[in-house]
Amino acid sequence: MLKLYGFSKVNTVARGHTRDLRVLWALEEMQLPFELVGLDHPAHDLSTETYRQLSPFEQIPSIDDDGLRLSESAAILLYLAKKSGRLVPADRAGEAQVTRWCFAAMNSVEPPLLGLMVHDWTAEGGGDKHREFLVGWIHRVLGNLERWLAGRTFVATEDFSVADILMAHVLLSGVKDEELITPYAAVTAYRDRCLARPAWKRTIEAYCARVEPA
Ligand SMILES: N[C@@H](CCC(=O)N[C@@H](CS)C(=O)NCC(=O)O)C(=O)O
Repeated sequence: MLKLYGFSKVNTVARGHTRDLRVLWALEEMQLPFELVGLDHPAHDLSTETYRQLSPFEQIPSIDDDGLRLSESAAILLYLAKKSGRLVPADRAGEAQVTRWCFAAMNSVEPPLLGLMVHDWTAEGGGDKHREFLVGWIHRVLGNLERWLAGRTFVATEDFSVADILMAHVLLSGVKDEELITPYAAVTAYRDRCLARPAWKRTIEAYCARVEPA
């Protein structure tokens, strides 16, 4: 049985935004059976030698699929998509597009959003120039994504794919100030279209009922 390691308890600010939600959403879309192993972050459940065997950076999410151990949300989603034959096209060209947009979500869109989040947590009112740079970087990325999404329903292919789960989650949990994203009508509509899926609604409801705030 596939085991997914996710949070059972996490700090209030992160709760509802953690990256195990990407895997939970994918599993809900794919209707794959799994066992959830809940870890308590404040109790340091992630910082053990046993857990480091699954996740070298002591992070959530990770999976153990009958001995196949994997961390990194994008790698897990691509693995599950190929395993189930769902949320990824069967042809090589389509699969390449989905892979490309999984990397784009993780590597091109998430970094400036994460950078701003960390800045705002830590700057204590200083670092205006640094913040201005990060905001400019975000607008450049979102502006380019806006152009790409014009006339498209989903980001990688005509059908909803694991790349959309990653991208929509980044656009939801990475954007702490809605004003950053509202000028981008296509990006906002795309994110909201993905988040309107019944599988996401079931996923976030079950997560909120289960995961304790710390
Ligand atoms: N690149 C990793 C990042 C995973 C990550 O940042 N996980 C966070 C939760 S959303 C975590 O476990 N943080 C706990 C910690 O670093 O102590 C992925 O995409 O899976």
